[in-house]
Amino acid sequence: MKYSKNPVFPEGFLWGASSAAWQVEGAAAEDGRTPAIIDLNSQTKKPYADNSVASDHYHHYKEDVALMKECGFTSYRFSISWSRVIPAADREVNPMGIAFYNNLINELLEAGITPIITLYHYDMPCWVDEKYGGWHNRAIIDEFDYYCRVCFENFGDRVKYWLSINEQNMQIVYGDWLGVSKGCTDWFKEKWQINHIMNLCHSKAVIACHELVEDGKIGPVPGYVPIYPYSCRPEDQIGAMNAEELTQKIWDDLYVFREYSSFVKNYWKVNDIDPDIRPGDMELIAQAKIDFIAVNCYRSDVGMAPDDSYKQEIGLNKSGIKGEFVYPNLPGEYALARNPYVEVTDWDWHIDPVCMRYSLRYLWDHYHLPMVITEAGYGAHEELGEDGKIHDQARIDYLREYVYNVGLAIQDGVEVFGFNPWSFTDLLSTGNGMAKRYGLVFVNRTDDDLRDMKRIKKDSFDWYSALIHSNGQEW
Ligand code: BGP
Repeated sequence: MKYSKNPVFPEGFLWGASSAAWQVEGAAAEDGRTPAIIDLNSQTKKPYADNSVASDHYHHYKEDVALMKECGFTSYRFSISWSRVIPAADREVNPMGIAFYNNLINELLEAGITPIITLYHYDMPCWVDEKYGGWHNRAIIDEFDYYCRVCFENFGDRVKYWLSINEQNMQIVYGDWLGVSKGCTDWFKEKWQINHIMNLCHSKAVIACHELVEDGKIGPVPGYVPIYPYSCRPEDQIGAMNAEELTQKIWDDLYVFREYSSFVKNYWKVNDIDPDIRPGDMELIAQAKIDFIAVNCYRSDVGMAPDDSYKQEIGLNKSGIKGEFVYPNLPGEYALARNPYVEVTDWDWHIDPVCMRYSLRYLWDHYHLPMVITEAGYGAHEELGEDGKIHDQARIDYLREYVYNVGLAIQDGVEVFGFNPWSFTDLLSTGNGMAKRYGLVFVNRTDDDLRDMKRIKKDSFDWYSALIHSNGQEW
């Protein structure tokens, strides 16, 4: 469908950006916060920066919110650090942790910015891991429920948009990368038990939100990477469908339909997997009716029939030098390939604005639920120029095209209520520290030099500000 006019964004559309506690806050050992598994994980990625200081948002939050206001933000998506709120196994709530998030929320509301809060963004407290073995143990379900209830009770009077677990699908698909596979002896099978426990945690959060937050709305945050078939060869279509199922559809179907799909049940049977579903579990999941889907969508992938003669696991590009990404070939399932029709970032992520429209159309067609974009963004190597500025035209081009495609999806009839790209300030990349920057605002530090942590607006800040002030009309 081609439209003759620029897409029109609905009145009250939420324009903002996204972050996650462990990537932006810093103050990792301050005011009672205790370590999280991802802290240790980020330290193993040396020489890249660990997260003890990150972007020091903990101490700069007022300045950061003032900049968001200047940009014109009407929303900000961030996460709460579980171990800042509940630092130890005794379940004592940390008043300093509560105070920090109260201050941040109040500062945002005074600036006219709607908070959107993620309850869990990869940062499992070490005490949960030590006491229970993390996601392996069903005891975590009660701990997570307790933590979510503390958040809803303390912040739910002012915060109405909640997100349960960030990219549960990616945590399972990339178990080693995000620390979830720690302690597993047979990841291929155990991941489905862990995934089931995560589904129960997600469900507890949804149920508690509806119970405790007046007018509260809650949704999951799938990491959505749509899969295009490599060719019109019928086998490639099936390969693409398998990739879609095994990297995202299994999760989305569960959230929306609140039961496991016949595809995944069959997959378990064929592979002799017992996800350890116990009496009462499916009844709990059935009660967890979500209100919307929060979509993280940076890129697309290309799926095809695998070559059954060999196995190749996915190899993420960790260096930021183009060409290092290793495409997987999983016999009996699928293979992924480079898309020759689009460019890639230095980390080999396909730059594909149309995938945003495709994803929104696909998810709307399958699930008929409103959506909010909670991540999309352009990761790049960046350093201050001689003029003391950052001219990030490539990021502007990326965001312009992605937003445009959100607009086209809205014109196609999809219900989308906000756009919150990754990220507002520079912050730690999950795998690449400060070497991979996403921000509209530069933070003056590198991986090994903390410099002065000064905030410097990039060109994309001004571009985004004009876009917001025109409600998506000034490109
Ligand atoms: C998403 C995560 C974020 C963020 C982003 C960019 O999947 O939710 O936490 O890190 O990816 O990824 P990276 O930092 O590896 O470039």
